[in-house]
Amino acid sequence: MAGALIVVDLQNDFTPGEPGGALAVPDGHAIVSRVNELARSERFELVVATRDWHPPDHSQFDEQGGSWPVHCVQATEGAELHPDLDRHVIDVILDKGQHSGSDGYSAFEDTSLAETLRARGVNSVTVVGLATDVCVLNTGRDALREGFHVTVDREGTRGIDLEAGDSERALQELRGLGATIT
Ligand code: VGL
Ligand code: ZN
Repeated sequence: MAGALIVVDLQNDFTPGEPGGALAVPDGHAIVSRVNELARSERFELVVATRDWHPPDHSQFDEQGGSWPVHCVQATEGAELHPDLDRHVIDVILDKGQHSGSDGYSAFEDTSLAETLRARGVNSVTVVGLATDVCVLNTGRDALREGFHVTVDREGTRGIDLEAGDSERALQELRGLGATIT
């Protein structure tokens, strides 16, 4: 069984720090060492890092009537991968959320990820990254729908928790759909 690691949106705008990200996930930077450990482990056929990669007027932004502050605008510092993420072990960088009018929360939405994985013979994916209750959840759902075995590594993910418990509910939903939560 060939596996891929999908590192979701481990970007400056989603991590606290100096300067703080525009949509910093509490404790988001704390996952970097776990993500690097998994990515370096040689357990995975393929390591994919996704980037939320929005045009400046994306419909997700509150100034356009969406739900979030401006974040991860294409080719800005905030949209870069976190500096401590080990680039040497990333095989593919995949940009998502590029089209205004669709959220692009999932790494499978309007991207070639499913084809890329199948072309490498991948049938199982481990999902880590940010945020548990938004893009990890949506990526996990779509991976299951596409027929992949899905594992979510708790230590490698953190959530926004706009409502207390959102991240835990996201993990339980994925478990109910057939994912393994480790
Ligand atoms: C995300 C909110 C808006 C995420 C992306 O990566 O979880 N959350 N855009
Ligand atoms: Zn976004």
